[in-house]
Amino acid sequence: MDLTLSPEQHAVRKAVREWVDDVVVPPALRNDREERFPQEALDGLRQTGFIGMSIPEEFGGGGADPLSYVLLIEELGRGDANVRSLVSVHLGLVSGSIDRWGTQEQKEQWLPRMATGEVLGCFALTEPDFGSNPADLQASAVKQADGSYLLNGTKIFITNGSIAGVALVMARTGGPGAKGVSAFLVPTDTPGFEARRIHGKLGLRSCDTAELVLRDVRVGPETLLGGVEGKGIRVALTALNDGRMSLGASCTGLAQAALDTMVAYTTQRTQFGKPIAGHQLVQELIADTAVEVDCARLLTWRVADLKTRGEDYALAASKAKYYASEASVRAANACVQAHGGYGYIDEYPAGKYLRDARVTTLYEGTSQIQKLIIGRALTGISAF
Ligand code: TGC
Repeated sequence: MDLTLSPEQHAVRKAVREWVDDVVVPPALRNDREERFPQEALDGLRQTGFIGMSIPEEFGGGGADPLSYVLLIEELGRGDANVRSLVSVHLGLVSGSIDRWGTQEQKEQWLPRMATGEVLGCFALTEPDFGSNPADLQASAVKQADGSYLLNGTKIFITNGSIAGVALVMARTGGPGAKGVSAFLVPTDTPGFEARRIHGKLGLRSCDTAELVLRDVRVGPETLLGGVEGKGIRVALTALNDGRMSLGASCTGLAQAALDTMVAYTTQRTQFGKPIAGHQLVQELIADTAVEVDCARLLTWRVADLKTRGEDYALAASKAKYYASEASVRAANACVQAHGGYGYIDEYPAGKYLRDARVTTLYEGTSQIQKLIIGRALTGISAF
């Protein structure tokens, strides 16, 4: 499905694909088994410049267009969702927000170092008691007499939380609800900022996921994103439009990997005297997955296309994220099924696909939230 790719976009996909097959795929299963952070992939992302691919060229990034970014994320998602999550949070949620909302000083302070990967970003929105409804979040940022802010609160399930150099923290500066929340660019070496890595996850085991505890973290007024209070939820939800596009791409990649793995296995494995791919019900697993991969990809590329043309892509991003995440779980499950008992042991990648896919219907807006967003857009009636 090369329908809308320019020669440059083809080249991006080829370069990322080859690098992923070379560097990301080989250690992925071992990293998963050992909960080992994919350091060689991070080093390679820095060397290749992929880590800054969508950051504007004026700040040292690759200046990639939205579809090239989607291709990067799709290929990373195909190789290892752990590596993808590192990149999509860093670029899609954090550097994208700085570029969209930041002052010139904030862009100059953070984007060049994010473009090289010297500084990684994390996105601190979710709290133990506030996930689907971030407008009620409780972390506080109390303005002091000297103009600084004192931040207190807990954030949870934060990708890159213990390796990031800058955290985009949403905290309450004013009254209740969305209008009372502001966004801050907090250097993670600020005293009082603590990250605790979360272990025992079902999937994404080698990715850095942390709980952040902020105790009297004092930051200057220059850390307020865009220099304006009260925009935090809008900043977060706008970032999540890009996050949902990223997840559409990542899940397309993971489903593609499940499909490729399924085809390779079922054409080799024989039962009843022929490859199991020769049995009709196995072909059904393959065919259903192949159609879903195409659907997920087309929905996601449409988001990138809308973004490129400067149109509103929030609704399209919700649709892509909803469909692709659910499809990736089905694809991975089909891959396990096609492998029989071998799908259930971690010498084969099928089980990892399923565990890594499973979180994608949960974070950056559950499938239920995406359906309510889509339903609201169609009916004009909010269920929230
Ligand atoms: P509401 O509170 O009424 O609106 C607040 C402001 O935001 C604006 N807005 C949007 N702007 C851009 N894009 C969108 N998609 C937007 N949706 C809303 C809105 O216009 C308003 O702006 P303003 O200027 O008028 O103040 O919010 P709502 O009623 O529209 O939305 C409710 C709801 C439930 C849809 C929203 O809260 C939502 O999407 N909830 C799910 C949040 C979510 O995805 N949470 C999980 C985060 S994932 C995570 O934390 C892990 S992230 C990455 C990682 O580390 O791996």
